[in-house]
Amino acid sequence: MNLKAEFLECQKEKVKEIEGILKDFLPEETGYQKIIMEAMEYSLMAGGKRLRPMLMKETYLLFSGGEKRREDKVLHAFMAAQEMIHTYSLVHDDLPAMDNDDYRRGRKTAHVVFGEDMGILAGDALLNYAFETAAQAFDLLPEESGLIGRALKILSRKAGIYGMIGGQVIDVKKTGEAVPIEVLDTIYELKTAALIESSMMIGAVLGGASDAETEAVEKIAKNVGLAFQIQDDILDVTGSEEALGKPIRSDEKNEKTTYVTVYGVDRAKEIVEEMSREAAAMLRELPGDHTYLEQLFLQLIYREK
Ligand code: GRG
Repeated sequence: MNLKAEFLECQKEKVKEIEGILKDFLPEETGYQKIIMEAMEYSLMAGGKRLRPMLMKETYLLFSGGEKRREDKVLHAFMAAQEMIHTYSLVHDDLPAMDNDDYRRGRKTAHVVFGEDMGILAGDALLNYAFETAAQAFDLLPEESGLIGRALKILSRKAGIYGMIGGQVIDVKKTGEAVPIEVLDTIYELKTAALIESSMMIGAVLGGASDAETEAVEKIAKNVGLAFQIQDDILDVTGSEEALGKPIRSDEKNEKTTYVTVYGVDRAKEIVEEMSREAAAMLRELPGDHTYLEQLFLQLIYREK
């Protein structure tokens, strides 16, 4: 097998393992409110790259040395929580009041299948259940409550008004206007990079990284997150609906300023490559075996979905 095929095979295995973890943490579908558990499962298990839990685990492995540890079960709770938060953001972003999209991850969006009321509630439920899931870590490993508290602080802040929600607010409010590049960078940093930062930072914290190492991880993740969003802008113009599993040209439809409208596709591609390579170079300064993570960063430059 060549290196690329080996990486893709390994990635497939990792995605499968993550999906098993997500299933384990989903609530039982029971009670008069059962429909909400079904809508949560529908959205969470719809596929997707599972990038955030993957980044969390791979960063954890850098610092934990790859041995089986008692912190592993705590890590799993946080991986599931992070993917629930990410999925809620997609469910809400697709609602009629936001982007009004009918397809996501190759299937009908939650509000189309379950109705707008349940779509809103499914997003709310995933967000709240993410914190219920992460809080289970206190029971799983009571002697590490300090570590778990630090991870929870990162999870909540990066998803909130100083992170993803903050970025989405600026994005919504600026839609239809020409946005200066420094505002666009703030939107990308908050809306997209913040969850990538929290994924990698939580992995680092649970793996035993020092404060300085966790800060270095935050910088790497910021670069990855910005590059990821710019690639998303590019794919919105050059990608196919089939590969992406969602509509293309949505930025144009929503009159959004993006890296493509500011710099053009070719320069935007160069910026993605520069940022990803810079992230890979910073990664090499960290301990542990970076082979897989580095390949993952580089794959993001050339991804088609
Ligand atoms: C509604 C509070 C709230 C926030 C929404 C994340 C987000 C903010 C909106 C989704 C639309 C979008 C283009 C976000 C930028 C980040 C991004 C590219 C998300 C898609 O993530 P992927 O590609 O999705 O990892 P999969 O389906 O692979 O998990």
